[in-house]
Amino acid sequence: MTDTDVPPGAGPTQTPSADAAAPNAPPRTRDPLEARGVNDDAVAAFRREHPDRLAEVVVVIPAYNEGASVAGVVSSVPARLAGMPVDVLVVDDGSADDTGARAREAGALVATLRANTGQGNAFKVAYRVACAGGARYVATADADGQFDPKELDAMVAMLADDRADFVTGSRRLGVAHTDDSVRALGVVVFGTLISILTGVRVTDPANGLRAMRAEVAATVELRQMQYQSSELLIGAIANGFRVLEAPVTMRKRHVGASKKGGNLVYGWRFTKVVLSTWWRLRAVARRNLPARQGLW
Ligand SMILES: Nc1nc2c(ncn2[C@@H]2O[C@H](COP(=O)(O)OP(=O)(O)OP(=O)(O)O)[C@@H](O)[C@H]2O)c(=O)[nH]1
Ligand SMILES: [Mg+2]
Repeated sequence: MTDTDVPPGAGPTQTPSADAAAPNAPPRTRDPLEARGVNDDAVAAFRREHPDRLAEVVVVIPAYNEGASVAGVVSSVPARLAGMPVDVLVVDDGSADDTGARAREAGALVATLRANTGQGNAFKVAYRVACAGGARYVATADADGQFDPKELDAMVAMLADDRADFVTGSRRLGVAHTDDSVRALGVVVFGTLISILTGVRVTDPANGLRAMRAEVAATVELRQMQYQSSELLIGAIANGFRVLEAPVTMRKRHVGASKKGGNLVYGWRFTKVVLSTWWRLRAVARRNLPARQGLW
């Protein structure tokens, strides 16, 4: 998928999805140029509100219309991970509901985008804020309650013990509660494809729980506005960072609605991101990785 690809129901010319249809809902954009101004404003406003240094570990939660679940997720983030203090940073991506207010009430720091720009772009803003705030480690969790942020403890510990630079959760090494056999098959197929392309064993390329040294977030060039998980993963590998997986549990989504579209569209867009990122980063990988690793 390209930067300007728009998920189903997300474009200005399409019918907005049900959960974005509130009157006076913020606009949506997947245009990276337009988003740049939106991002700069959000980062500047955040720094004005929180000029102090952030905690050693920043847990980032991108959220779009997740008012029903975001507070529960924020409250479930441990105050310390691997013994280090934690700040929770929610990026409210132009939500039409009370996502931002609920996140603040629950104790999160909130960066607010005035338009809905996509999960990938929300992560970019979060990584800028976390790195500028002096975070040493950055972790992520979804706002929909499908993951348990307590599982980040073991993942951050792998970084602190210097066993990895980037740790990504795996539902296949852990537990996946799902009725969606197509999505489950997709996880196997895309994990296998990325393993073959990169030479690093990946069993779950689209997990919401991950932890990385801040340097990873600052180094990997991220272009995807929405479907960014495989771009970050392949980018971390291509840049020579040590990537490991950790077992995690993935629950079913009980509230709110998926923002990712139907399985066919999701699969097609995911394929495009994997192949285009791998292709784009061949030169980077050849500089950083031993010869004959993967198909670079
Ligand atoms: N900031 C932001 N977050 C988003 C956007 N779309 C999705 N998210 C968040 O990203 C996380 C994952 O999105 P989901 O829609 O649950 O996608 P998923 O978990 O890959 O797919 P499902 O299995 O269908 O739930 C949730 O916290 C969403 O709120 C977006 O446009 N902007
Ligand atoms: Mg989800």
